[in-house]
Amino acid sequence: MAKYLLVSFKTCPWVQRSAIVLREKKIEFEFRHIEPDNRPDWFLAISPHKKVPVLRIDDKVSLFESNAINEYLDETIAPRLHPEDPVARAINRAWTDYVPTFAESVTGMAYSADEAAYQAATAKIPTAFERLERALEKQGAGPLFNGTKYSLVDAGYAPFLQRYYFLDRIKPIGQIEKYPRLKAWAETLMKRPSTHSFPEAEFEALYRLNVKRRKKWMSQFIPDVAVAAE
Ligand SMILES: N[C@@H](CCC(=O)N[C@@H](CS)C(=O)NCC(=O)O)C(=O)O
Repeated sequence: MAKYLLVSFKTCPWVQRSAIVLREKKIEFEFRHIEPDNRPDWFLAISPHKKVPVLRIDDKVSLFESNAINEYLDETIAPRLHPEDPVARAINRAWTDYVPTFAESVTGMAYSADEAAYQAATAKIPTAFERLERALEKQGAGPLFNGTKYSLVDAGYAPFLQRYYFLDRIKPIGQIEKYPRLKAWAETLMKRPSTHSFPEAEFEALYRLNVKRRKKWMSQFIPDVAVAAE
């Protein structure tokens, strides 16, 4: 088995997306967390966009972009998470292509400078949620995107659905309840051990701390005690 090193910022959802696939495939890997404000030279040398994740293989090759990393892992290590059927596979890939838009819609309010921007950001959520709800309806009974078999689509959305819940617990958003299929899917993913790189309460506290430190409009809803507890 090759040697895998996943270079990470602790709370990065894109890193989490690749870590999930490594865990689903039971691949041993070294998880190395670096500081966003202090990226070491060795990292800058292997990451073309200076971003995480980077998957370093056998100290020789460096892959970047979470989707490309996951596709590579899926091509090289069993079990295959993509469907065998080419049409189903194309549909899965179409929905992994939607992850960045979904991500921006769901976490945009954490970056809003004032209340008006926050309201504008939350107004984007229903479009993204409705699209996923319709996709899940077409896919069938669940509980995962492709039924009972885990897929790269599940791994792509899990980090962002988790952040929706984090943000909803900072200031209630009250949207996911309107989309029963999406809610059931999200709950299934939140219960799945592979979703979690860290103990859940610890990770949520860290996420809140990051939002608080960003000093955007949402920061005021995070009590100082949460920072002290971290
Ligand atoms: N499209 C990239 C996004 C990765 C990304 O945005 N990573 C963030 C951390 S969560 C990053 O490294 N940001 C540093 C920067 O933009 O300089 C992927 O899917 O891997």
